[in-house]
Amino acid sequence: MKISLVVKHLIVLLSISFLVSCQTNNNRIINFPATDLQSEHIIPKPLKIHSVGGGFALDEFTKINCVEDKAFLDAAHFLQNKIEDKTGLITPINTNREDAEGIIVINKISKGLNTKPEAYQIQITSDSLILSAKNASGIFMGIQTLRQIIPRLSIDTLANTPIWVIPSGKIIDEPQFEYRGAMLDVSRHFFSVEDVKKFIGVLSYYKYNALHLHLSDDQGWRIEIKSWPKLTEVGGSTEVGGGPGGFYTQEQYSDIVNYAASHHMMIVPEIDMPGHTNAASVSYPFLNGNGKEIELYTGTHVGFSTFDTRKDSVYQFIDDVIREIAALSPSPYFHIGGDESHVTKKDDYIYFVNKVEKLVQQHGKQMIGWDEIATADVDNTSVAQFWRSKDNAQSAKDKGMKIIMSPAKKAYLDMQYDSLSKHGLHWAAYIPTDVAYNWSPENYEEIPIENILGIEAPLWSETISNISELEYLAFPRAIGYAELGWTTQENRDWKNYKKRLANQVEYLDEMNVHYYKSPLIDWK
Ligand code: TNX
Repeated sequence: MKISLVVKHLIVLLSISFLVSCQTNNNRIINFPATDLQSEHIIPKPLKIHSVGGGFALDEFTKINCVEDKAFLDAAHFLQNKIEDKTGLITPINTNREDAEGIIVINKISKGLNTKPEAYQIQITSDSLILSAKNASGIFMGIQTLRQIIPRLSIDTLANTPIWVIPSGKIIDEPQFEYRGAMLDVSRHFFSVEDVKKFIGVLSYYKYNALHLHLSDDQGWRIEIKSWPKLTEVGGSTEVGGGPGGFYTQEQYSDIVNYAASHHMMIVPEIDMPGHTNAASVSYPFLNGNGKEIELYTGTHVGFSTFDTRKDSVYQFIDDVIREIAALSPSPYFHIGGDESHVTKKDDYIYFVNKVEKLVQQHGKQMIGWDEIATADVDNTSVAQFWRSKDNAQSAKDKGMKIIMSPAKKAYLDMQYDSLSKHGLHWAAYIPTDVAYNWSPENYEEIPIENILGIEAPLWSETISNISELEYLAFPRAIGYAELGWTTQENRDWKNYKKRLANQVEYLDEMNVHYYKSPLIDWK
């Protein structure tokens, strides 16, 4: 075994130099993967990459050697499945450390890495591929990198069995921001559990760690609340355009939460209030505070609904809703919306946000709200999501709050690419693929980087009603936002990114993602 491994590694080394030097003379070889780790098309771009030439041969003898730790082993199984999907190889996982060559090692280390929980390192030589991190989430992020550098094509001619060559070198990586999210509005149009899972799978490939679900709005209430069943029976029964709507049962919601967790992503639930509450108030009219007779709404206007903010029973209701959702949510955050409450008096709005913040905290969660919440007397433990108002963002900063960057002009996935886009709105801007990438969350609207928790790209669904339309707006832009959240500013460059993006076609096609073929990209 030892001798055959040595021979195999020699073959790999020789064949790599041979391939590189023969590229121009031999058409069969020209398609083989590059063996320079630096020029791999990794998104988001890692902090540091050193290439050394040569490569690790993944083949039918490769095993995974994993530290004995449940969460690390779960990650090892995830890798095993992805290797099988891509190459057909079955890589056995073991926890003893006997094999020294031809192995992928998943290592837990306590020193030598930055303190960020998602930091990881990959050391690739002809003998072994060693993936190290302090936490399973770091290992998982490293696995996503690894998936991107395992070539699709094997070399079948130079050894007895096919080999997939992974370029040698070292990757040292960690995220710039701890929160890297996307948002999906399942209220204006409902999306199935399967659709949401598909979205999660692709987002996690690009190292997102949060999916914010906008679970309620004027047009629909989308999560079962056992103590208030009409919310979904009545409030979940339609959507924009008058379609059938829908909702997640608590079991289905937990299924989404667990699926996300297995991808090291959290689900951030949002119940939007006191505005954007028509669906709730139609279900339980005592909640309504706009003084009008109301009915189910299937249009797209905003700002006409409000809860009655001065009734105790309204807070009893909200307490129940937060309790039931918090019990299903491992995420530390609960999003209360708080945007565009145009028919709530200013004093009532402030009174409301102050009270609801306390309820969220009583259920053990940190409150997030759209930037308007910074006009209330909120704690510095609450988080403001900047979408439109610089003044609100500055108030949030003055209160010592953390801010999630989602400026509509740059980061809204529901904005059209250009005037020809099939779906989307353009009230904030047209956002072509380069504009989506070419801005700096690190220094936008004078918000200091110390206050920035991360970035999030919201996808509102007034104009989209199925997964292909969702993907048309989300991709490729969401891939760029992944890089803005993970990669430092010095390491970002549109020209270089554009090439890496062009090479995502293989993955996106394989995942059957209906991305928008932006003419700015030379798609491979
Ligand atoms: C504004 S962004 C809204 C949403 C709409 C979106 C459409 C925000 C906090 N509120 O209610 O869906 O514009 O782009």
